[in-house]
Amino acid sequence: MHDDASPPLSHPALSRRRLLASAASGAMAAWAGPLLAREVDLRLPGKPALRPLTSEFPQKGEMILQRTRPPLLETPLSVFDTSVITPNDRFYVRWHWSQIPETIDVASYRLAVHGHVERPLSLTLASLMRDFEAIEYVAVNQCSGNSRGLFQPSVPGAQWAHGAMGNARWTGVRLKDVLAKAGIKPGAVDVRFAGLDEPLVADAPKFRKSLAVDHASDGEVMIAYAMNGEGLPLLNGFPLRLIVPGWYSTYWVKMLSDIEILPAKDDNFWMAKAYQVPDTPWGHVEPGTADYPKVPISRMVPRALFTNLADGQRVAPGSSVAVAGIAMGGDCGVAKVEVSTDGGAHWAAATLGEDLGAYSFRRFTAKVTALAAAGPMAVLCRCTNTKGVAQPMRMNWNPGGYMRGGVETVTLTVGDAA
Ligand SMILES: Nc1nc2c(c(=O)[nH]1)N[C@H]1C(S)=C(S)[C@@H](COP(=O)(O)O)O[C@H]1N2
Ligand SMILES: [Mo]
Repeated sequence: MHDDASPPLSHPALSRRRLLASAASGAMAAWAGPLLAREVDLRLPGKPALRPLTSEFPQKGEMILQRTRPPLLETPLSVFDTSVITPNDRFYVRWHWSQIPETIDVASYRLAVHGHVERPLSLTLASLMRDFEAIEYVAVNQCSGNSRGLFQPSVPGAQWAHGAMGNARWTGVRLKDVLAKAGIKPGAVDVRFAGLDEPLVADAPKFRKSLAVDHASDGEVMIAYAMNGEGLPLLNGFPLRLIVPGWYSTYWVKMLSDIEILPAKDDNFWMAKAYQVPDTPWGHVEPGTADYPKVPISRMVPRALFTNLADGQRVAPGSSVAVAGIAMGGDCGVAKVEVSTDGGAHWAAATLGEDLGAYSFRRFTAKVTALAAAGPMAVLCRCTNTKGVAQPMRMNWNPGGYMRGGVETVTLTVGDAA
């Protein structure tokens, strides 16, 4: 089947020409070491917290530079205050290995579906867009280690503040439909995904993630070709990535090129060794605990964060302070967000913004009254999701720095302007 023979693609923003154009842009030379001008203070407790801001990465606006190669780019918190949808050019970036294609030839790109199937497939991008029904929803993409830099005691790994997450409208096809076309054989257990990125050294484990067959066939897991109505930015996985709504982004494999159906549980490094969390509520263990059962990380937990406040921000005594932020239910919708100024003894309901779906960020706003006396004033926000799960008052902790989900606090400074 020739791509040239394909009928016009249905989605107006998604012509093959547009996808091609979005892939072609961006010189990767910048990866060698951008010129750094401004810095941002991530306020990470007890560790260096200054990071450069960079606009040198292809298809990306101003981002917090956590690492150059492979790129780790964090979204500034202020971006979440402007819109519940994170613009593509401000969407965070995370890769494990540095051999990432700098351009993608859409015409020769193929998605292989093979393994324990009746009919192995090799799909062009055009056939994927033409032969399968399109679906679309908004979902939060959050790194398992988002906010790791705030863990106390500190843990090793990328020292992210809260910006290793983003919320986008994804368009693509149901993984379920693609698997059905290949025909999964009885006895299939896991579906394994891999992309075009490769480790620099040959004996390092290529990044591969798996979902159980039932999960892969739930009709929600998506192979996405568009993000906020445009082709994916290269660094976010152009031209195809997996979307696993409600689950941490380690499963959202980018530059997806290979789907392998396995007749046994996937025990590759990235499933059996990496991304393990304590098998406890909130993945929590007491610091120093040595032996505990572990499981692969999976569903996200509810979170709420202030986006218009910073520690140490000055407010006038007795004044009314408008607070705002974003919340997510984790693996379901947001039921309510509450705000407290007395350490959690009393809570007041915040006003929720537009509901863009169960897997989306939801904006919240509230007014709090500044204390009458000068001094620090802690403001807390707590999300309860539609399954009735509320964020715990005590912050969860584990040595991987995963799944941060406790109630977050911002400490304002009450006092007359200096
Ligand atoms: N091919 C590929 N996909 C990948 C990864 C990777 O290293 N390679 N990293 C995963 C992890 S851990 C995260 S947090 C997300 C980051 O997605 P983003 O860069 O689009 O924000 O991609 C996921 N998908
Ligand atoms: Mo991640």
